[in-house]
Amino acid sequence: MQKQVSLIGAPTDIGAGARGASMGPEALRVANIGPILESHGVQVLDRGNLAGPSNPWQPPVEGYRHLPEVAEWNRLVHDAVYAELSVGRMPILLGGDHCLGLGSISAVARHCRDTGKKLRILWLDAHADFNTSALTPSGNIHGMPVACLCGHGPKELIEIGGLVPAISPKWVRQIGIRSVDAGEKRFVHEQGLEVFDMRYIDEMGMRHAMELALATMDANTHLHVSFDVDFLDPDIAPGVGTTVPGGPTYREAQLCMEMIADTGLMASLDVMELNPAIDIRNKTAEVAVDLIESLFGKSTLMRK
Ligand code: 6HN
Ligand code: MN
Ligand code: MN
Ligand code: MN
Repeated sequence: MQKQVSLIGAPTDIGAGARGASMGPEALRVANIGPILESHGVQVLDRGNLAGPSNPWQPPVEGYRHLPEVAEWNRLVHDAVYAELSVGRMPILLGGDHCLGLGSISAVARHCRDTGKKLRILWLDAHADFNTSALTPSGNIHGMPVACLCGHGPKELIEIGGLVPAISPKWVRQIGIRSVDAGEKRFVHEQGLEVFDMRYIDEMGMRHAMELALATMDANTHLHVSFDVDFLDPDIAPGVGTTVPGGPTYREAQLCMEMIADTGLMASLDVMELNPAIDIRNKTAEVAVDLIESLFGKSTLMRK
């Protein structure tokens, strides 16, 4: 059956420490995400943009910046993603900053409970996004969505999908990690997240990392990919708010996406943290769309 994809724009930088990710959805459209997916035989519906609260640009309060606005945006994202999954479509969330992974994955987890699917989350990121209000150096909630999904966070964020916790840390595989705060690092270990950091990728290669990250899935698995564009090396993807040197090269990132495509199990996707205000002539949006193409099998015609 033809894949039916719905694009959902979430134009906000409410959880970030730099302004500009609010322009991400439009930059991805300008880079032709819709027509390019259609060229791979995917049926694409662009649902337009969600309309949430504007960014008041205030300092953190008790360890959280913009908590009420972040909660509202995530409720909107949850409802939109859940609605697409309920009618059998594949949601692609166009961010927006990564705090919205919370709403997106809460919806996916709820859908998996409804349908008896096993959930696996691939978190492609330079960061672990596993801070809490006590651990965060910034108060920016885009550094906290994985912890919130695992039940560690304020009530208004952890309850978005109905069941607390929304997910188990055992369902998460993080790839490309190279910037984790000191307290966050201890918490990642304590909670037992499976992390394939850049050191691992340097020593063992992207292929081996992905083989392990994609192991133990079966036909009943819903694979969710949360792609933070700062996963990529800043040489190829300068247009993000929190660049960290030493990320995957273009070819390593392609291989990562191609191996995900080969599983045939990806059923929802987030494309997050693209910041056109920092980008160079939409280069980062174009590389992101190119990699998304590979997630949809761009290069599989070379293989049997
Ligand atoms: N992201 N660990 C840092 C913080 O402020 O908590 C950076 C988080 C970045 C989050 O890129 O999605
Ligand atoms: Mn489904
Ligand atoms: Mn992130
Ligand atoms: Mn990141």
